[in-house]
Amino acid sequence: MEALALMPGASIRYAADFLDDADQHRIHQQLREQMQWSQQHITVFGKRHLIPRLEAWHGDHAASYRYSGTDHSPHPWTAALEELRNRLGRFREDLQFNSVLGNCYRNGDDAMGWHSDDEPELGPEPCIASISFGATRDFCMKHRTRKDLDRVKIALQPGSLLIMEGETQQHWVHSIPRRRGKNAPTERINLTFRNILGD
Ligand SMILES: O=C(O)CCC(=O)C(=O)O
Ligand SMILES: [Mn+2]
Repeated sequence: MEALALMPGASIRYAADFLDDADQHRIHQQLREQMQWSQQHITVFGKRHLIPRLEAWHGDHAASYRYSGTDHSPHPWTAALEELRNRLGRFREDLQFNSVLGNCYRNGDDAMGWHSDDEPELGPEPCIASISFGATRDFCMKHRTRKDLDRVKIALQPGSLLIMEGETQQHWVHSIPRRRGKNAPTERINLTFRNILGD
């Protein structure tokens, strides 16, 4: 697994070929059909907006989680999600996840704004394993405070695995920008495996 460009305070690794083409394709279809996709609302300055993507939250019953301002209990693991969790465990034995957030970007208009995965339920140094299916999208990162550091852009390929851990979420934010025009992307599904800490 490749360690990425010099990024102070970040610990990020990228494996472009975590899944081969056939598995990537098969699992993509399974996730699209079997995860519980819905389009959530978010309220910003008192105004309700639809989030520009579909989301689905699956995991152990005990792992409940607050995101987009709402509490969510996870839907149960599907066979494809269990398979991926097992593969992650074989890939790196120290990895442990009790839940997974799916995001489905239907086209280039769907996106995710700058944020970090720093919810208290994840603990101070969460390990997040991100697997991508379908279209390639740019995953952008910028340091929270150091404007002298270049932004980093990683084109997350279908079948790839990106692991963020250590202090990454404390110092860096990330986003998936909208992409319009001639080369606008087709559908992409991303899964972020997470470990929600109990009380
Ligand atoms: O779609 C991606 O690659 C990123 C998803 C993400 O940042 C998140 O679910 O918190
Ligand atoms: Mn995130």
